[in-house]
Amino acid sequence: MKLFARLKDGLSKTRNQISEIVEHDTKITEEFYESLEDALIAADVGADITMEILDKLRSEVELEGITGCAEAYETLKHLLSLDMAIQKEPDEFPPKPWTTLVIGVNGVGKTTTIGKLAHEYRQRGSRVLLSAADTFRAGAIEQLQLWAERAECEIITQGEGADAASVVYDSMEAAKKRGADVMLIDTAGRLHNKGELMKELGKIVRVLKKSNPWTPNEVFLVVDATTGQNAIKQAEVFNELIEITGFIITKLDGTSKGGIALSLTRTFNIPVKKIGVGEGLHDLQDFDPKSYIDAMFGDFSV
Ligand SMILES: Nc1nc2c(ncn2[C@@H]2O[C@H](COP(=O)(O)OP(=O)(O)OP(=O)(O)O)[C@@H](O)[C@H]2O)c(=O)[nH]1
Ligand SMILES: [Mg+2]
Repeated sequence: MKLFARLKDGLSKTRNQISEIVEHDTKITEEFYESLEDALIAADVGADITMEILDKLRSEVELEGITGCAEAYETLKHLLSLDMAIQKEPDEFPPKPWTTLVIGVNGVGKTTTIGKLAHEYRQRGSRVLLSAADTFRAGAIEQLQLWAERAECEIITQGEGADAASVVYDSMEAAKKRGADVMLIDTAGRLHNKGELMKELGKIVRVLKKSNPWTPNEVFLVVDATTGQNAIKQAEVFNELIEITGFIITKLDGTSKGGIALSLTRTFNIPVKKIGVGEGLHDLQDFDPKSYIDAMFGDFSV
């Protein structure tokens, strides 16, 4: 929870306003609903979804005969976390390596997240191989190499400017030969409206499937929490090209806006798998809807 401190701080104004009302457990008024609306919008939940959720809350309040703000607030939080609790487990026993493709626009934290994921798998004793398929940006390969050293795992590279799909092919061959349990593929950051680079992703997937039809087992779209509602557009375009299996939301340590998690899961019915809360090897957490909502909107029940 400590890592959520910034997220909490950022929302403190609206939280204070709400906690005041909730602590006094006053009767539910229009003003109370307005405060909730402010808080949700401030947290970047998005206007449409905010309205939907508040409508749902109003019905629930009526249905359950809830009269006090405190109970209504807990009900809201429950509704929010239910919305984010999407269970989509991938196939159970696919052949090795378990292959994860990491995609997203420039600078969102793809490479850093791969380093953190590699570390997590290593801690569990898996043999991990990184595939340096960002051959586009200068320095990208060296950056991933550094993460491979930190996480103590293997890496397959070609030179800058090499064909990304060919790096992925090499990596898959190496992973199979060496018996790697997990393969994590770093890709170049691409604007979702840049045709050529988007095509390259399609090619990477074709190469993977040829070599192992089960793959990619996971496709993670990395989203920067500070981006705001533009993340929805990004997800839309990437998801049209490759089926995203999970979101990873980064930079939650530097923003007061965590609501994008809610917007994304509701819009696409795809789960958030992990959250990034810092730049270090250990700054990746599993996404737990309830503690996430508590961190964002406060846990006044204790
Ligand atoms: N505060 C914070 N910074 C992060 C987090 N994740 C990544 N960063 C920082 O964001 C910057 C970009 O991270 P990269 O991992 O290089 O992002 P990328 O998506 O691989 O970037 P490109 O390959 O250039 O598209 C770096 O300075 C990271 O340290 C996070 O969870 N919190
Ligand atoms: Mg990168």
